[in-house]
Amino acid sequence: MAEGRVIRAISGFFDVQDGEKVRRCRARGVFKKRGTTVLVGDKVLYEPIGNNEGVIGEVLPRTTELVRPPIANVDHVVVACSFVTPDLNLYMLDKTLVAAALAGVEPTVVLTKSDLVVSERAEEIVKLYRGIGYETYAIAAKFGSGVAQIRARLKGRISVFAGPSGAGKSTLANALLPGLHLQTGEVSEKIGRGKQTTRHVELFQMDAESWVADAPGFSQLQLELASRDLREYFLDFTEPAQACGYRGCLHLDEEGCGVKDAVERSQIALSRYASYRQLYHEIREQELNEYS
Ligand SMILES: Nc1nc2c(ncn2[C@@H]2O[C@H](COP(=O)(O)OP(=O)(O)OP(=O)(O)O)[C@@H](O)[C@H]2O)c(=O)[nH]1
Ligand SMILES: [Mg+2]
Ligand SMILES: [Zn+2]
Repeated sequence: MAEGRVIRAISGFFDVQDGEKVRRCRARGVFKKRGTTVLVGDKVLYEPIGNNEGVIGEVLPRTTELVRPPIANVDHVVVACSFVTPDLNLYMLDKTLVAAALAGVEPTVVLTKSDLVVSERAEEIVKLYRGIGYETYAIAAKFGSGVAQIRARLKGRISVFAGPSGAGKSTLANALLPGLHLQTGEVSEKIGRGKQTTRHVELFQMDAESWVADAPGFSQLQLELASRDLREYFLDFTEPAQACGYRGCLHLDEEGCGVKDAVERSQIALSRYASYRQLYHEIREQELNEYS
């Protein structure tokens, strides 16, 4: 069998790239029985059929796996959120950063449509996330601004775009890869949301070592972790938490909490603490539902 990489999955078929050639493949029936799925990004062994087709016989072990967007073997996720249209949702951004960390995938925060906000606002958000330790950029891909910096971040890696519909992921992909011409969509004025323009995850090769996947936007995301472990994923809490009175402090309603003190002193951003509390309660609720 030959080896290739799944670059696209469309209604039961998988496009497998092997060198220059792309073959449309089916997955062998045994996959379904075993409950194995084939993801974009998967390295697979396949049996060529004729010139342009094949059958996938085996999925090779994955280095990483993301659920949203569904993709395997990426080592970098570009978390793309727009400043406006749709409005910046820092809770979803923070949640997506936790999901990336859980999957062991390094994130880059990309704040899009910087042309639509005053520069002070853009700088404030960039400063916040850089301060936590995330690589962060404000860009305006529609006008080419910041695209070169993102291209440098993608070099030598397999990356995927993650973020809400309408954030400008496909616009960024088009700017990165001239000649791509992915469809982009207006953001609905009335509901302030994107229109789910991109329907499939698809990997594009930038150069011999660099791949990038465009993906549909999402607004729902489930985190697979215990509520008491969530605090570990808020890197800006680590240092202030040293001052917590209780060792197991969850930074919620405990007395003498270093994290809450840091929020009061504006050393931790209010938005970050609000995201933590909301996420904590969301995960806690799931746990209570599971055990009852
Ligand atoms: N002003 C401005 N508009 C932009 C920019 N980037 C993208 N847009 C617009 O935002 C809208 C949505 O862009 P898309 O690239 O389709 O967004 P997407 O994230 O791919 O959306 P989905 O495919 O639905 O997930 C389009 O109307 C783009 O022209 C930008 O830098 N500035
Ligand atoms: Mg898109
Ligand atoms: Zn605490």
